[in-house]
Amino acid sequence: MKKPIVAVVGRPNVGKSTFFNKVTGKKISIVKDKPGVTRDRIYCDAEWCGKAFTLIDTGGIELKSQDEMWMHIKKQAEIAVETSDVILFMCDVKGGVTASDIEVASMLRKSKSLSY
Ligand SMILES: Nc1nc2c(ncn2[C@@H]2O[C@H](COP(=O)(O)OP(=O)(O)OP(=O)(O)O)[C@@H](O)[C@H]2O)c(=O)[nH]1
Ligand SMILES: [Mg+2]
Repeated sequence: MKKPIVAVVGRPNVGKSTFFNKVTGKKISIVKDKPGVTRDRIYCDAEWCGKAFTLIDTGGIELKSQDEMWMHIKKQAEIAVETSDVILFMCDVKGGVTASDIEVASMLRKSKSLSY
């Protein structure tokens, strides 16, 4: 049976890559205290609580920006969302839920995957 695909999605610099590295147990994704570090989609097989799945790290979604880099990152994240079975939507607990988080969450709700 094909492994389910789980995409880690959210706005920039909220800890997506840190989470991805923790769950996969590998230092694959670059972690930095700077937004826009992850730019493409990073795939890795993982297992958590006896369940095997493929995890995708995505770049942070900046919905309002027309900048080429942010538009590229958004496109890559959209591909991950469209091809995943589950979306794991990540926010920064320290900063709380921001207006940008709400906009990204609204975009994700319109996709076909389940969001958590
Ligand atoms: N205190 C604290 N810092 C964290 C946590 N998770 C991540 N960080 C820090 O937050 C910063 C951003 O982490 P990343 O994992 O690179 O964030 P990201 O969402 O992948 O960022 P982009 O790829 O730019 O969208 C880094 O300095 C991390 O060390 C956490 O749970 N607690
Ligand atoms: Mg990242």
